[in-house]
Amino acid sequence: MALADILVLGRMNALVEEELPKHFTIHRIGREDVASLDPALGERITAIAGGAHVPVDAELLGKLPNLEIVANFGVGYDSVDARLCGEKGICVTNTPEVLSEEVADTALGLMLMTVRELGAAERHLRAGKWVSEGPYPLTRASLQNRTLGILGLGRIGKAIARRAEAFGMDIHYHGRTRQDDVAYTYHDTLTGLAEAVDTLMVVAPGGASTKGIVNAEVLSALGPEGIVINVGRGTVIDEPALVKALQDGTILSAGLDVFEKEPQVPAELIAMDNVVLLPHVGSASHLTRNRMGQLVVDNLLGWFNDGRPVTPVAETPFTRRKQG
Ligand code: NAP
Ligand code: 8YV
Repeated sequence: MALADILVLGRMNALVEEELPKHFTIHRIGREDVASLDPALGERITAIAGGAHVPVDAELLGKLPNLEIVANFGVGYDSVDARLCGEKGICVTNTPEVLSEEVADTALGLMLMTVRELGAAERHLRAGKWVSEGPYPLTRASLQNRTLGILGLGRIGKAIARRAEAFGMDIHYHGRTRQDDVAYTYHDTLTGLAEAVDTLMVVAPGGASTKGIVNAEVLSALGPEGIVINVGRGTVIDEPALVKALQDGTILSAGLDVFEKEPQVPAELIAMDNVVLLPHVGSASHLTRNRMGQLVVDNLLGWFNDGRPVTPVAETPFTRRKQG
């Protein structure tokens, strides 16, 4: 007997796709199906499993009167209206910790690629230019003597900081609160952080409180040697302001794993040689995606078998399944 009727939003990782049908009755919808969701099906649904493909917003929540839990595939849950879920007594879970080291590895790789122009250098070789034109030009920047500013010194931010320390980088950070247990230099404003460093690592979550906070003022404070790396969310950066800052030399370059309207990437960025662009691959190894998928499954099983999710988000700290 299935534990619950579960709505799967978009494509899920293979482990989740294999495990969920062993325990649940699966119903699948895409973004375009939300408006026409059958009300009889909506009544039966008590759980959602999903990533960022279909927003869990007021419209979808309004069609699922018996929903108990949203198990988000990803640590970032900005596509889920967690505040509204909290008001409605719906638990939201995410996938913290299991991906932090992988994303930090990607962030360091992206930073090195950007500072040392490794993608452009490889394109030079593949195009036969090493033979026809000679060596790739010396890079404008070096990681030596660079100072790293981390926007969002959380789980992933700290894993990045540990790695950057090993590279000899001086580390500063900004968040809403000073952290007494770290030795890095705190700045109570983002502009203050940008003024103090030349390399800005963005690893803060998306959502209303961070929308566009890396703006023209912050980019100007970073300065002409400035390099921006973003592995957090695309919405944290004012993308048009970033394009302009790269075009007019306000900053030197950027390395981006996330974008405002994925999978769309502004044509201006694609045309630039002083940026490194990755298609949101921060956690994208089989090992780490399977760990994330297992946590999605464990949260759902924990909820329906024992009344306890494994990793509820801060807005919905519920530990008991609703009764009745
Ligand atoms: P976390 O442990 O919750 O850390 C988030 C940090 O951001 C905290 O230090 C928090 O500090 C800071 N922050 C939150 N709101 C802020 C605001 N309004 N202004 C300034 N700082 C703010 O989360 P995590 O596990 O490190 O994950 C961070 C994010 O990385 C996720 O939310 C997700 O968007 C992104 N991510 C991307 C990938 C990828 O593939 N590229 C993979 C995984 C995660 P304060 O509370 O002190 O402000
Ligand atoms: C995933 C992420 O790419 O965990 C996050 O917040 O951004 C990534 O790990 C994404 O969640 C998969 O849909």
